Amino acid sequence: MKHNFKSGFVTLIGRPNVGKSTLMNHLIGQKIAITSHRPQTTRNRIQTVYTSEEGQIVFVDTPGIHKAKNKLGNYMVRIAERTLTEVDVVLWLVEPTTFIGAGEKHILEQLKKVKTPVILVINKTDKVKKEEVLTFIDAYRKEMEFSEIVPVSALKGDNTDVLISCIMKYLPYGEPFYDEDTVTDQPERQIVAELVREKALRCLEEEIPHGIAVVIESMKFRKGQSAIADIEATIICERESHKGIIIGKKGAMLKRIGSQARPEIEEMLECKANLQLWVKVRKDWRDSDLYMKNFGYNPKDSE
Ligand SMILES: Nc1nc2c(ncn2[C@@H]2O[C@H](COP(=O)(O)OP(=O)(O)OP(=O)(O)O)[C@@H](O)[C@H]2O)c(=O)[nH]1
Ligand SMILES: [Mg+2]
Repeated sequence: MKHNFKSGFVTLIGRPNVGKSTLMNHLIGQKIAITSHRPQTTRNRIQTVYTSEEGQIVFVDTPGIHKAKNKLGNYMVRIAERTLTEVDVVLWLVEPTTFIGAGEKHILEQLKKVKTPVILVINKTDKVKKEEVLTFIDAYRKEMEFSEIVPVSALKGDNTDVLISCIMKYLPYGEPFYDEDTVTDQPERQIVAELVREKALRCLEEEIPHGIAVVIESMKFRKGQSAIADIEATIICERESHKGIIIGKKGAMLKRIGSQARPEIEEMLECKANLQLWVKVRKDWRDSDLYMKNFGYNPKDSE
């Protein structure tokens, strides 16, 4: 290790769907956090580790900050806002536009209250003309003084090396927190559950995906020459009518979700997987402290 090694914690915050999880996955070079075109995909704090010669960055991906409509939403927003005071650098991700709406203003207020350096990351620059980016930078500069402003495309990987260098500037010197092989704090079971939820988010329509949780009932590894993981997972939904849609005609939808999730689970576990999915209804679970806790969203964790 170099004597001037740097290490620290960096949170990614922003409104839902701005690309926080996509950017974090890209920066560490692995898919750990699930992503989707739907807002409010990430529900928990997810830590990943980037280690180079120069230093170690512990990234903290967070749920999108939004106007919460239920207890789960409150939990998500609290989890996200709480990280602001716990880290060395904040990355605030925004869409490439000059429009600064109520959602952004709310985040600005939170950022102005903390002393942590804030790097504004204008993401999705692949969607706009290069010349336009300067106008977005100008619009945001008028709102607050940022430590840095870095335009990137998380999807294409444009300018993300510059972002890493900018982050390093603001990290303190110090020993690494994790050994260099560590990639995440997420247990395998949790990643498996999230991969199933991601496929459900991508396959299902309307309001159904938002009311889904996934619980791993059992995960056992068969011993022997060809390793196989036997996994039983339950998809929880909010209404009886949703259950029918998730199962689909003759089980077609459930099969589709399973067959999309399985290859990614196998890649992550590095063995074959036998995935069995079930569906259960837990009426309005997103407003129940007890159910939320059972499904991995303990309200106490956000206090
Ligand atoms: N064109 C383009 N799309 C992107 C880029 N980054 C992310 N996306 C897309 O934006 C959508 C949302 O990405 P996520 O990474 O799930 O966003 P998020 O901010 O983590 O969302 P929440 O977890 O809901 O808060 C997905 O469809 C991504 O593919 C980018 O640089 N360019
Ligand atoms: Mg996310």
